[in-house]
Amino acid sequence: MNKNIGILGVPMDLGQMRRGVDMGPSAMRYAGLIERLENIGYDVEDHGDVEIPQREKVASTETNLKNLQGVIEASTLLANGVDKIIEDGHFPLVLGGDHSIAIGTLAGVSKHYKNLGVIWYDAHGDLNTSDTSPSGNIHGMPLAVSLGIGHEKLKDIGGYGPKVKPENIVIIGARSLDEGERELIREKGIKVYTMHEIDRMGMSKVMEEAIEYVSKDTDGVHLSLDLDGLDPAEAPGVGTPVLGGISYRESHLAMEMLEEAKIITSAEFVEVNPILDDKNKTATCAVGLVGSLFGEKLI
Ligand code: HAR
Ligand code: MN
Ligand code: MN
Ligand code: MN
Repeated sequence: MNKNIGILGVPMDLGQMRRGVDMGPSAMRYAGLIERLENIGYDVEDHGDVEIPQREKVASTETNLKNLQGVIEASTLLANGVDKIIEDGHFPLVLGGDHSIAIGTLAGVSKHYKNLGVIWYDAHGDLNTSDTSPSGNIHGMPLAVSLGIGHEKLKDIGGYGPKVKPENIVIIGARSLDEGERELIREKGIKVYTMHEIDRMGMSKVMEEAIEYVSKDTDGVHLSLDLDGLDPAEAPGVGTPVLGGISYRESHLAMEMLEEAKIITSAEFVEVNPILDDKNKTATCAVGLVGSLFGEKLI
């Protein structure tokens, strides 16, 4: 793993309607993220937070996509920030914020790869478009947007697209998919390990297969980890919790296997909402997972 990490906070809450997820980056820093990485031996540079437009200033009813203009502005800034971190030769570690930030993260990352792999660790598919979305919330759309499906201005962030190919994506932990998302998964042949496969095969086998799948013919792999992929009993501070999720231990195993495989070239941890949390449990969980992803050992 790259010994230099560049951290970028994204206090984004415009991709959904619950307040508080903008405090996610602070909560993860407060839970000791930087010290943890430094103790493992990394050189960490915290670039602070991307500026997010004020909700009141970007409200619009122009489309059914909520806060569209604000998400476009923030995604553009984020893409530039991530791009710079990679140009400096550092590993971009992005802290959310709601999952709409993946649009900007991937726009910054994918420029640097011909064939970027993506691991989408999430209870949801985030494969909605303005036509299929039940909510109009952009945090339910970033994976579709990155595939080049969705609103023109979102697809074009960074001035190019699509950012990823369907055969380079693997979704892990899915258990809440809308009808339009299921259709897209079938149509594009996207690889999905739902909770059923995790129960049936065990996380170890799932990760073995997922690592093989996503590293084949790719030149980098981005990890987009939505904390609602975990079970809400262990990660309660999320805006859209879904029962029956991945356990904390299974998630550690997944991170450890990714570290052993040495395939991850960028990562983001999203949807931490301290207002909905229980004593910063979810941010603490996220920071623990970051530790494992970066090679923290028990002994
Ligand atoms: N699928 C639903 C929608 O589009 C809920 C999406 C919730 N999304 C996240 N990100 N929390 O995974 O509105
Ligand atoms: Mn530096
Ligand atoms: Mn998500
Ligand atoms: Mn989710």
